[in-house]
Amino acid sequence: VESSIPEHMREAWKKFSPKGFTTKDEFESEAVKHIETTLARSLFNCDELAAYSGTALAFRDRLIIDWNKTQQRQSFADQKRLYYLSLEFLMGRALDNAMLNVGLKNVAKDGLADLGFRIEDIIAQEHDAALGNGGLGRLAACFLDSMATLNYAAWGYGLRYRYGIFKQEIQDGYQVEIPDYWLDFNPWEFPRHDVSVDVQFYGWVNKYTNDEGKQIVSWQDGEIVTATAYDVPVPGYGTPTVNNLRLWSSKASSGEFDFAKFNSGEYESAVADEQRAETISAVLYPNDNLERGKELRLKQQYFWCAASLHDIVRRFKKSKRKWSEFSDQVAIQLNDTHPTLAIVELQRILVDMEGLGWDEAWTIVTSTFGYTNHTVLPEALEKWSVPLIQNLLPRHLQIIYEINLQFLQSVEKRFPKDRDLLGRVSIIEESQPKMVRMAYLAIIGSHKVNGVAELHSDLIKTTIFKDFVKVYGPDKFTNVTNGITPRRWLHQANPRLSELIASKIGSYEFLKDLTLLNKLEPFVDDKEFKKEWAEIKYANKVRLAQHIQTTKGYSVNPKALFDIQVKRIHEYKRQQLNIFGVIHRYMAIKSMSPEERKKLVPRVSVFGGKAAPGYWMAKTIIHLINKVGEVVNKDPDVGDLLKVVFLEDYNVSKAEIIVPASDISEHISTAGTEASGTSNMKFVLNGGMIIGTLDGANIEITREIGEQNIFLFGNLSEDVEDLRHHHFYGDYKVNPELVKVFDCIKKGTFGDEGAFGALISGIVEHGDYYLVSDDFNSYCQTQDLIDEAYKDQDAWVTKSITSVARMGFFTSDRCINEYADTIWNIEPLDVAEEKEVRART
Ligand code: Z16
Repeated sequence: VESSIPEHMREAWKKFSPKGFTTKDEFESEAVKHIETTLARSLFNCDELAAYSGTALAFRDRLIIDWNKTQQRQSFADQKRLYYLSLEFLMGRALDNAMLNVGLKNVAKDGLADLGFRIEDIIAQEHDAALGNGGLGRLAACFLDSMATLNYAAWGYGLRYRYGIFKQEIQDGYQVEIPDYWLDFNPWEFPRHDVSVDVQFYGWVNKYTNDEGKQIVSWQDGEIVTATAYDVPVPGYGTPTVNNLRLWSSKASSGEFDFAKFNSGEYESAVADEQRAETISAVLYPNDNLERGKELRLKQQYFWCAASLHDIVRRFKKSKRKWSEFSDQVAIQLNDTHPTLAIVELQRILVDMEGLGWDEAWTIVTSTFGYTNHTVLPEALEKWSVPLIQNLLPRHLQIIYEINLQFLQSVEKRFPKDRDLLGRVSIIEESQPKMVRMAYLAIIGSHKVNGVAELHSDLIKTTIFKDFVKVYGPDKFTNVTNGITPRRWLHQANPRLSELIASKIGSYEFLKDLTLLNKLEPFVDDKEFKKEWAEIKYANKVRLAQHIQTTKGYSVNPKALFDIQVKRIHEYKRQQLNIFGVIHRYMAIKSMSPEERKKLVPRVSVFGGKAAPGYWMAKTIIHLINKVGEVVNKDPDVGDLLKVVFLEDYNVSKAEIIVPASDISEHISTAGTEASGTSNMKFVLNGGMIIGTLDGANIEITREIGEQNIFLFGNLSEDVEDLRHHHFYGDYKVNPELVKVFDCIKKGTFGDEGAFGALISGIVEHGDYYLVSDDFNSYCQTQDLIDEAYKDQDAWVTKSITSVARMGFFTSDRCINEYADTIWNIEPLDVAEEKEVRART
């Protein structure tokens, strides 16, 4: 391409193409230029928001230069690319991350100080990009960070929601949802009006034989919605690679938007058509681990899959390769079953549009896709009703039936005597109405299926997908234990700890090779080091205490043990177990003499997390936590011994303040229900201890850091089924200590006892599905052990340092390398030359 451009033109471009700032003065000049021209503001009306905007635009310019080069380099290298399809990307803020990644945060800090601003205040102006619910969305964001940092040619594909996850307020102890309109000023996205795809819905299928005797299938007379690309740069840490996250926005197609209607005065219905199209990308569904089968959600899924697939195929076709080489050039990872229609869409493109034979196409499809499962909870497994798909995507339903037919025929051949097996593995559930089981379709259409932690990957093989292990053999199923990016979750969130670690092990290399943390172990007995370590934790607790002071209006003692549970509110995550434990502690304090109270370890119990707006029980749990806080926090008998705090609107940027401040964090799901958990990793990496069940990644964390460094309790996953059975058919009794807690609630200690009736009866009368009662004793005893352990601060700090030193495994870099080697079959791009060029200029 380059050689087709005349020499003199190339010279001119080279001469004037921007190089990007590196010094403080250059940064200031760029920022001020943006403030005065791009934003049309001046020294006299430059508030913190304007200063943020100018800073962001200056850094954005820098990123764009590397971003363009990366994209050119990747196109030129012509290697296989990975496409990560995810309905959620929980990115959080971008500026701090960008500054650290290009290594110019200190430059910006000094420059902003010159201009009269504190960098922390400027960073805090940014609105979180909150296009996700929880773990799954944040995992996708960590993966993008690692893929860029490791120089993989990888793109994310998602939806550009106008409204991200709602903002949470607490009013009278109840959750209230506020819409999160976040696009007012978003310097991190680039509309690509020249990159669009027309996506079809509804209509009907016409099959006929053409003049040459060929079967033609055409899907026609549907409604067309246009997908427009918005690109977001994803910078890697300490590398010139800047990858691309492409988010699709929906609008009425220009062909579709009815000018005829408009001209004849039917404004209302013309505008209604337009709005219906825009509704597709309007709002993120606020459910974590729950699928509700709404038509708009299915429309979102198809809209995003179709746009992404056509974009990928278009790029492939430019390479002029044979179709048989498709999966040498393209790997697509499905983040949960949400993008499963991509499988069907690729088959449709190849067969209906490109004219390939069915088998040839299917071979390409199945060698392209990988599927990651993130849950075994039945209510979270996607099923779409056949009539719904029939109406919205008539051709896709035919293709799904054909995929199923061929699959079932192959199963029948191999297991001719097993009629039941066919019914069990069929993509179609024979219910009323019939349902399409998306996970089964995802398995059948992929070459690899993985779970996200060892226990979870074992569980999917022995429970929900066991028949498929029989059909395909065990090798199709594998494990890739989740990880987190140490750049955001250590270096950015906890700069002092990162600096202390770097000073001990000699460099910041551990941020790129987290196993280097093991070099800390020799220092566990270094007095001075331990003192600094403890001081940093204390400073982080002071910072959280200040946050609590400003947001809640009361003070907590930073010397107290900070006990934190922040995550989506869900019965399986068992925030109710935590708050019942708090009530148990409160009752114990109330019954003590002043002397006894003196021996106690003061504690601050911090909760945070959003409940899905329609999840009534989760909202009841939030309500109870807040009501307990109201009573406990003003009880003079208790004072500093116990405080209960519900932090509003937990999100990524708040996590960056909360995570470094914990002494102990709670990961207490009923064994076998939390696929992995990733905040457990964040807390330990920041020197916190864990109280947890033997669930998800807790098990592997224990193996890595050692049993003496974690507080485990509760029943094992393998015993859960029997226990549940016993609740219904045995002589089941609720734990007596828990009964006392319930009595305390029922007395009205925390206000209207009726408000919490369902929470109690779920345990007492309806089988205690999440085994709160079974684990209550063990939980409380373990909390007592924690109090004891915390009294020995020296031993506590030893545990803390040892744990951090052994956390190397849990970086998302390791995780991405595993995906790349065992599923995607891709290798990093060589950027050594680029780095050298940059070092010279
Ligand atoms: C989600 O956040 C998760 C699973 C799922 O099926 C849907 C959503 Cl929105 C979570 C898991 O609950 C969690 O255990 C896991 O760590 C996370 O996905 C990332 O794998």
